[in-house]
Amino acid sequence: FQQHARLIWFTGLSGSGKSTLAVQLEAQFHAKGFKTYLLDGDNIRAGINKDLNFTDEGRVENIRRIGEVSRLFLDAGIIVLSAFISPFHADREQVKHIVGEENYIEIFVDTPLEVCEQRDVKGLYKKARAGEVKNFTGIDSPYEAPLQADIIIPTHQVSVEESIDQLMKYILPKVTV
Ligand code: GGZ
Repeated sequence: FQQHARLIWFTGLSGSGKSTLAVQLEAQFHAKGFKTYLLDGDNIRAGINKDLNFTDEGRVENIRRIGEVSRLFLDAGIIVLSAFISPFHADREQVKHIVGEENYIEIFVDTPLEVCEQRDVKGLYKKARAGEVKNFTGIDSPYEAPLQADIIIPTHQVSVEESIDQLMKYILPKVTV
């Protein structure tokens, strides 16, 4: 089979479950023989974007560069999974524009702030509440929820397995030629 490269864009709060879903979805694609690449904080914010902070300006530039990098992978025929908070509507629109609307699939990982804060996997919410971390999304930096995501995943209500099934059903036809 031939694959049609698309950008699968996860957006949501810190601790919403973007990376978990992206990693699992990528495993499913691999099992089916697709070529993919996962962009996340570990390989982007630690590398190409390590000069950027978490001010509004830093986030805008972070997302713009990720859009451009995604475009390069798509040019190479590789499916991109991207897991960043991407809190601003305008930046997500810009990414869509960079890669082409038809190639952009938006997944809103819609986990309420209370649930993310309860999970607090890295203890960052606690630090943000204490003022030790500034500009933290959902605390003292905004998150603009998507209005027209292709898929919405409420991770506090559905299991990872169910979510992955739903994502696969929607995305598989779009990446298969
Ligand atoms: C939000 C922050 C912050 C601040 C560090 N605000 O849960 P994590 O740890 O692993 O994911 C968060 C990650 C967010 O980086 P992104 O590149 O996805 O953000 S954006 O799209 O808005 O540019 C969190 C950690 O970095 N982190 N400081 N102040 N998240």
